[in-house]
Parts: sequence; structure tokens; C-alpha cells
Amino acid sequence: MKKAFALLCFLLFTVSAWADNGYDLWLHYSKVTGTKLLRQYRSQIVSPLILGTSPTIQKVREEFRKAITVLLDNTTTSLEPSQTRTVFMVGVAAAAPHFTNAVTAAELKTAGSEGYIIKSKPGQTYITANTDIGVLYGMFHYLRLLQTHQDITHLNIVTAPKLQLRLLNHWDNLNRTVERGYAGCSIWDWHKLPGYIDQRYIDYARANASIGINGTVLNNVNANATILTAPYLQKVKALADVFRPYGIKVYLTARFSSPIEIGGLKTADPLNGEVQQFWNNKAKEIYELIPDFGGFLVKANSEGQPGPQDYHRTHADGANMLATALEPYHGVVIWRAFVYAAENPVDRHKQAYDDFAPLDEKFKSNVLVQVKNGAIDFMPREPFHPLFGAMPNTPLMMEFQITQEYTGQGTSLVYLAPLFKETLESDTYCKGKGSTVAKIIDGTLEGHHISGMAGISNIGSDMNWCGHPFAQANWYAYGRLCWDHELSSDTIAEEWLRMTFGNENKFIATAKAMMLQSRETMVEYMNPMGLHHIMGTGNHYGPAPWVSDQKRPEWNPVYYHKADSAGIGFDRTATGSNALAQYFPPVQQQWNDMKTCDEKYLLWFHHVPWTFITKSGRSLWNELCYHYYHGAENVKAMQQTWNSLQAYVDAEQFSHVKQLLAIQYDEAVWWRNACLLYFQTFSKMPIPAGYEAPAKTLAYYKSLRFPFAPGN
Ligand code: GCW
Repeated sequence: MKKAFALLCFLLFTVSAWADNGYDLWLHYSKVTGTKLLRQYRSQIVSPLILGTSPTIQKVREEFRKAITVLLDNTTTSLEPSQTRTVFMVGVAAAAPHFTNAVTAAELKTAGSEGYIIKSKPGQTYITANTDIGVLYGMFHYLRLLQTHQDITHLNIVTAPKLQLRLLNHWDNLNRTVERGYAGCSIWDWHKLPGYIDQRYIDYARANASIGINGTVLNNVNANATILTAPYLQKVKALADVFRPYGIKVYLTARFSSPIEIGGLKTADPLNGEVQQFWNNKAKEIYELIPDFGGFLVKANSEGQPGPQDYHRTHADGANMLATALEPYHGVVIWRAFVYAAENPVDRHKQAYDDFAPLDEKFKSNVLVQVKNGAIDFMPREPFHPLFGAMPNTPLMMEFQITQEYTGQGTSLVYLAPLFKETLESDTYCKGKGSTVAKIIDGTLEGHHISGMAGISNIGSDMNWCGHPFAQANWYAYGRLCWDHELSSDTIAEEWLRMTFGNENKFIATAKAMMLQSRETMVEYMNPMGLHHIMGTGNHYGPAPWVSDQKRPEWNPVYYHKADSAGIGFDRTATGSNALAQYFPPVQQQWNDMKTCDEKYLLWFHHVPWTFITKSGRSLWNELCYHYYHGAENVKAMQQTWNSLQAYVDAEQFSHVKQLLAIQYDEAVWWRNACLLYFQTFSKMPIPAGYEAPAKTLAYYKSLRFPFAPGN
């Protein structure tokens, strides 16, 4: 009896621990609550017929079964197709006349090669597409409607992705460390591949397919040529085989010096015949193993990586050589524009533009240039990169950072959709008003035949994939925006919360408001008013605005804030570096006068006197104090909000987030105190009365060291 009780306790414990650990991400199916809704769903999903036998359609069937069994608590009704009463049909349009009767040719045209159509009337539902993968995406959409408790009786959905390449970039090394990773090790267990296929690979593909991600760059842009050797290509093939049914192609980073490192050549000069032959052969070898290989991603001549400039060739020469090798197989080259060089004394903000803008028109048609959202480096807030709009003849891909290198790392609740949206909605004015960054990257502004977006992955081996439970929302939001960049941050947060935590309205409204505010809060306590890159050297953890001893000027935070007795900020107007001139005139006008410049970007573009009167009426110094204190206070408010939601969240998730919020609060106070004490040595002005005085001295904050901070 005692034994049986102990066993029961053990089972209960392990079952609940499993249910609460976050592994299921937003695909956390749970029984639909509310009798009316359940009745509606059950009446709608009768005798489902899923047509087709391809591996992708098998996944459609598996997912449907898995979801419906739980959502509708379907233990009795058969989910087997009935030939007599078909009212719920899923499959490619060509599979049955029912589909072509239900949808129009124009709708199928809109759906294209990856989109889908969902139509329902009472007692009738069709999920269809031109392709198997479209059907899978359609199924995930349908299940999302059930998960988020939507009415499904009158659906009329026709949708297609706005971007073609919807990629994750893993900065994963072959030894399983992850550059800027805060969620454990790399999920790729290279040593055991190709023999051992971890269930995680399948669940990874499934999660990505559910949000429409269709490609993954498996390895770090700081690349290792070993990935391109025969044994490693076998491992890559094993992953590609797992991902294929989910519509996900693999891509690899190509180290530019590979011909030397693994090809036995003396040079990697892109104009050298033997080097070209090396890459042609390599492409052939890859495509023999992986016929749908996506292509190469390259970081060249940046931060010490080799590249064509080592041979006095241009980025276009390098990219085109690889593009030629991939062309016969329809592969693409994604060439990163994140370049800056130690030898170059020019403002780092300007260097990528200087290198790339003159190369517009020089790239082959299967090359995309991948540009970070801003010109410096994934800061908490950054004006859009001036290359957007400056290369009309080249398809530009957006690069966002999902992993939170500069946005609170593994400890902070920061919902990044508002950051992504801010960049996408920025107006470049390159072809007059309305020339948004979104229209440039989706190809509609210039009519490009190819388009894409890349997100630096925040995925690791942690049980819940992303470390912070709320970091999953950033992976989710990124994928949803790749599909449709017009979705609002609000809509995406709400979907994610409902799918992940449940549908209680009180919970949703409160948690959503907290998420939507979280990025602005982080900006306020880290980098308010356009301050940037004042994080700890190397690990980028915590504040270190005082660092000035690094050998390259742009590695020092003092380079970016330029605080002195006169004021603070980087003059990027004509009196300074003139980086502002890289933007189109209407944009320059928005930012070139410190009196009218949006204060979000004030210190990004101007060196501003401490006594300058800001829009609030406060002096610049007092305004900085206001933001730092306000930001930290807001984290305290987030803690209170989360505490009020305890009843709605399972205990493990609740406690996980609660503990991390406590760390985040400490970190916010640390940022605030360290920055203000340091900047005060220049402003010589007091922290305004009423604000709690910093508990520690500047010397204390300067003494802090984090030699083993993750991700470095
Ligand atoms: O943000 C910086 C990071 C580097 C990274 C680099 C890049 C992969 O600190 O870790 O290297 O950008 O984007 O290439």
C-alpha cells in the first residue's frame, strides 16, 4: 500500500513536472474549455479526410491527430476518414474536385507555392493549398484558431508569406558552444550525427513549420571550414532529411578561406581558377547529398573573418564566385553587410554603407545582401540601417537578433516584436514617403524576385529551448513577422500567450500589456535617449560605459557615448562624422537638429550639452536620470504584475519567471546606478531630489567582473 502510494506520488510529480517545463512551446495543446465552444468545434470537425501520402502530408495528419485528441478531448469519436460524410477536407487543391469547387483560381494564385486557403461554413471545412507544405501551414493556422478559442464557423482565409526566405541563423559552433547563446548548448549534437537523430530535431522543425520558418543556417557566421568536409556533410544531410517534410531547407556558413583550410590551396582569391573550381566541386558534392540545399551565408572581412578584400577584391567578387557555384542547383548566397575594420578610422556607423552602396548592381541575381536592422549592432534601440534604400538593385535581407545579446541576455523579460516592427515600419524615403524598410525587404518596392529575413536564433539545449520562458515569444514573433510583417506586436503577443499559457482573458490582458511595455522599459534603464554600445566588454553583460582600454577604438564604450564636461552623445551630423548624410534628405531633416530630433535618437546623432532643455522641460542630465529611474521602476511594476498572475500559470513556469524578474530588477538598478554615477563625473550635476541614491560607489561597479558570462 505504502509502495503504491509512493509510486502514485512519483507519477503525479513527474507528470506535472513534464507538463510544466515549457518544452512544448506554443504548441502546448490543452483541452478547449467552455461547452459552447467545444460543441462548435466538435460539430465542425467531423469525419476529417486528409488527402495525400507524401511525408509532409503525413506530418499534417500527425499534427492534426495530436492536437485534436487533446483540444477536443477526443477519446471517443473516430478521426478516421469516412467516405460517406465528408465535411472536413484537407489536402492540395489538385487532390480532389471538392477543393477546386470550394476555392477560386484567383485564390489559389494568391496562395502561391507556400500559402493556403481555409474556408468553412457550418458543417463544412476545407484546408487547401497548391503544395503539401502550404497544406501543413494551413493546418497549423487552423489549429492555432482552436488553441486561441476563435470562432471557426465562417472562415475565409487566403494567405501567402510576404517573404520568401524565412530563416533562422544559428551562431552555433561545432563544439556545441553558441556564440551569444543564453539557453544552454547547441541543439546540434554533431558528434552523434548522423547516427543519432535526437527527437529535438523533429520538434524543432515542427515548431518552426508552425510559424512558417522555411530555412535554417546551422552554424556560426564566425565559421569553421570543417562543416564543409565530407564527414560533416553527412551529418548535415541527416538534419536536412529530418527537416524536409516540414518545409525547412538547410543552409551553411561558408568560411571564405576554406579552399586553403580544407582544399589544400595556397589562396582563396575569388578570381583564381583553382579556388573557383574548389567551390564548384563543393557545391556539387553538397547537392548530391542534399538536393534542396538552400545555400551559403557568409561573413567576410569583418571582425577578423577572411574575405575577398584580403586579395584586394570586392565583396561582390567574393559573393559572385560562390553564387556561380550554386547557380546550377538554384542555391543562393547570402552575403552579410555587417562589416567594419580596425584599420578604418571612419565612424563604424558609416563603414558598411561605404563598402556596399557602391556595389549595387554588381551582384549576381542569386545573391542577397543581409543587413542588420541598424548600422551599429542590434542595440536596444537603433535607427534603421542606411543601406535600406541605398541598394535598389540588390535584394536586401533583414537580419534581426532574436537572441538577447544586447537586450538583457538570459535573465530579462523583453518582448522584441516592438523592436522588429519599429525597424520594419521606418520610412527610408528612398522613393518618396512610404518607402518603408518592410517594403524594401519584401521586394515590393523594387520588384525583386527574391526576398528574405534572418533571425539570430535564441534556441539551445535548455529544457524550454530558449532559457527565459518569455524568450520563446521572440522566436514566435520573429516567425510570424516573416510570414506577415503587417501583424501587430499586440496580435502576436496575444496569440503566443493564449497558445502557451491558456485563454483566461484577465491573464491575457495583463500579461500582454506587460510584454508590450517590456522593450521600452529595457531601453530606459540600459540605453535611453539614443545611448548605445555601453555594455560590458566582450560578454556584453551589464553596464561598462567607462571602458576605454581596448585596442580597437570601436571596442570601447567611450567611443559611442563621448561623454565629456560639455555634454554627451555622438555627433553624426555634418559637424561630426556626418553618418546622417547616408540617409535620404527627409530622414536627415528629422534628425539633424538637436532641437527637433526625436529624443529616442538624440544622443545617437548629437553631442548634447548637459543643460540642454529637453521636450519635457527637464535638462538633459535630469531627463537621463528620469529615464534610468523610470525604467528600473517599471521592472518593479513587472514583478508586481507577474505576482498578480500566479493563479493563471502553472507553478513551475510562474516561479521561473518570478525568479528571473527579480534578477532583472537587480540588473536594472545596476545599469541605472553604474551609468548615472559614471556620467555624473562629467555632468557634475546631482541626481534630482526624490530619487533613491545609488547604494554602491562607482568604484564598486567598475570592479565587477564576469569571466564566465555565457555566450562569449
Ligand atoms: O553582435 C556582434 C557579436 C558577435 C557577432 C557579430 C556578428 C557572430 O558580438 O558575437 O559574431 O556581431 O554579427 O557577426
